[in-house]
Amino acid sequence: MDASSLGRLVVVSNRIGDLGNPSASGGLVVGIADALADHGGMWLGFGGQFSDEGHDRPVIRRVGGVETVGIALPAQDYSDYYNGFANSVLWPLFHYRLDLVDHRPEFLAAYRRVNDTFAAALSARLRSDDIVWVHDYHLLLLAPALRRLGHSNRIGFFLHIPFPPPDIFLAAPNHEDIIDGLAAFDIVGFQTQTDLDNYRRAVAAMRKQGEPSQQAEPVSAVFPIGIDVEAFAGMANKAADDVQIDSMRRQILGLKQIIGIDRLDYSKGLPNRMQAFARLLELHPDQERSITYLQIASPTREDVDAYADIRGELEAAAGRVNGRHADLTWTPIRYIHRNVPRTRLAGLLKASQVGLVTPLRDGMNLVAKEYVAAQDPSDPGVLVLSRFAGAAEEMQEALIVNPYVTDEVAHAIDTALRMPIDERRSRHGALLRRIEKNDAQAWRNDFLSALSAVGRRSLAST
Ligand code: GDG
Repeated sequence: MDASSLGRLVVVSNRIGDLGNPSASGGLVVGIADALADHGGMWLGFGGQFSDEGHDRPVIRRVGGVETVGIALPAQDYSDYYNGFANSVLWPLFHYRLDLVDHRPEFLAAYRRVNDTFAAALSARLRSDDIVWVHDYHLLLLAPALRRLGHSNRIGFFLHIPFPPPDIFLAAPNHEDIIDGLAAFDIVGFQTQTDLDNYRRAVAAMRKQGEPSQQAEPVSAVFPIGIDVEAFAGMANKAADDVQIDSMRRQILGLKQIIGIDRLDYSKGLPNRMQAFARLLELHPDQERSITYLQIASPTREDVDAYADIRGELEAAAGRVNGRHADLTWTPIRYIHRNVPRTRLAGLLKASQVGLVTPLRDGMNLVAKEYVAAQDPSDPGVLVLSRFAGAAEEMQEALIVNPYVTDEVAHAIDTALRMPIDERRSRHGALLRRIEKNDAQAWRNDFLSALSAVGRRSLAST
């Protein structure tokens, strides 16, 4: 079945995006907004209002043929579910960081309650021919809750973050529930083949131990997320009118700029990256004063302890490198802990000769794709990319590095800075063709076609 012949599309995610101004938000919001605009439908998520402050009713907005439903939650439940189970248990665990897991019993209870609340709010509005697309690790238990309420709609799930190997996954306090929960979806989608393999191995490992109670197994497949390449390139060109970018260009005139753009998250490998930059200055002193490294680290999840720790660590690292190498006329690292408007980000990526994307583990990493999209094809910069970013599966023409090996990253930055134009063009051309082929539209069409192709499940079989 063609995705365009479907009924209403219902998207469910932790937060709803701003459909009035999608391009101000991340690429994901734009991708989902476009899918909703194509099909007409509804986007349901937490609306930001707390029910114990008297805001019990969902906030409903309508933009064109699309309705957003922002539900209210009790403040303590939201915190235990979002800061707690989602971001202090699932996020570190799914990024292979058992050392950072901080589990408390009330977190899991709140996670279950919030998934049930989402299901109840959706249930009241769901039509029988709607197809439902659920996003990410916050809502792993949504499908079983909807099935319990009697809905046999097609329900798909997409995991934006990695799925860890079984030995790590089995450390999740509710790993049986997660596998059972995923089995209640019709399709479970992952970013990479590695994630899909890990999921299938976890199911097999649990079956061997006789653990899962699930009967059915959902269709599982890889759907690498992409960006709208043309729109991002357009934004990068438009940023030429940005006075701040213009003034920055004049200040760094003659210097080659290395750029990193990340949420300030420990999965992004930022301290390792700064160390690699420092090592570059030691190994290649001739690069001093001819390069500058701009790191934008946007604030995120500041109520979670591990995020306060990474912030302190990074500020110390940037201070150390600048203290050691800066002089009156040259600052090696410019570190910005602030949110930057999206058009300006595009312009900064375009104005940089090296893009550094070196997460320790990442579902995909859209910045890698945005960097390629923003380049001038006749004089493109070079992408240095971690082998542990999902994007590395598709982007082998980047300089692929192991982010844990400081000298390897330092060497790759040096290679990128010295790369002849012919090689830069040919690597960039290959990368650009690939991200154009696997763009945001291909991602959502492939997912929705696969979801519409599965047979409707009879509730008796679940
Ligand atoms: C998760 C997965 C997966 C960054 N700083 C600012 C800002 N950004 C934008 C970037 C990019 C987006 O946010 C970040 O996307 P990433 O993919 O790099 O990483 P996560 O946020 O961790 O996203 C990831 C993704 O979901 C999609 O499936 O790729 O692996 O972890 O678009 O440009 N945007 C603005 N200001 C900032 O300061 N406006």
